[in-house]
Amino acid sequence: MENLVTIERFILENQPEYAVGDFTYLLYDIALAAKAISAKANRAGLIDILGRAGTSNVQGEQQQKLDIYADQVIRRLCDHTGRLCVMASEENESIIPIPEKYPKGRYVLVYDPLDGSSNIDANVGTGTIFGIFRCKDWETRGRLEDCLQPGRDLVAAGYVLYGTSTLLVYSTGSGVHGFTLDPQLGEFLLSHKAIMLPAQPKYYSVNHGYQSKWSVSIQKYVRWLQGRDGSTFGLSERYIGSLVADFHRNLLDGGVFFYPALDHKPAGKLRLLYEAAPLAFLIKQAGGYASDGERAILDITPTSLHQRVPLFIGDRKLVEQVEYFNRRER
Ligand code: P6P
Repeated sequence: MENLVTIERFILENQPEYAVGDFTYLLYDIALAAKAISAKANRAGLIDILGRAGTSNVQGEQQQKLDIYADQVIRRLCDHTGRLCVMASEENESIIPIPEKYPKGRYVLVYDPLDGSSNIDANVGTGTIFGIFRCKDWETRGRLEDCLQPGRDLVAAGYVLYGTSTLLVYSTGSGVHGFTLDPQLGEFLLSHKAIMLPAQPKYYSVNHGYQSKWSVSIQKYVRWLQGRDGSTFGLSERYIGSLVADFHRNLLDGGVFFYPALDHKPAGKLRLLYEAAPLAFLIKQAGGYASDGERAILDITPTSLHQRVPLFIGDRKLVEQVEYFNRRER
């Protein structure tokens, strides 16, 4: 029983500065939401939670029933605790204020409740992505400005991967740590302490279906990754089409994931605030780097909640190489 390290015990023993209450409990709120979502995701084929909800979200994307469930679970578990002053979700066009009847705390939660949800019916791994900021000003806390902060100001970030097992991975700025849900205990137990990117990358991840829509520099970058044109690399290609699953595999095995600007999607597809920035925070803690192809993701201040951004994330030397190719083609 000695290795049953829960999230709470881990924080108490390793990050006492965070064990003062609010922050630890906020992580626990997220972990509880993850358990509820995992329970539905793991039974998706048996209950009426599969398939489309018949509605679309602010992105104009078909909402899945599990999308909506995941968004509601996170919101309802977090809106009354007095730990948050505002939330922002991929599923909600504007900010999610804390109801007047509840106290407002100092933290801001931005999240994608269920990324990759179009894969649910195919039983492909999906994920929740979250980032936590402090409010910018205590007296005026709870405004849109509290959400529109650059990734470098995150105090924590993480994701939950609903895959072969349910894994919660987070960082508070002191390394990246993974906890696997033990369904019998109903607890997330430490399973991946201090995750660091391997020195040698294995994979590159991009949707080759859009190859005809890539810029010249991206065409050259992919040839370089494949070990052509004199490059010393020769990476294998892996692409699941579920950001959290692709990110997690590359975090453990080494590599680079990218969703570049495309002719028909000049800002790419992924969202800065609740997808790229939290993952950029994590990858930096794991020794890697995230860029929009020109500059660090963590340095970009969002101008709107659902702002899209090209994303290159993973092994630092692989990501810096695309910045080089882009500079050369300018
Ligand atoms: P494409 C899922 O819809 C998602 O938002 C990410 O999880 C994933 O990385 C990306 O879109 C896949 O997009 O255009 O390659 O199907």
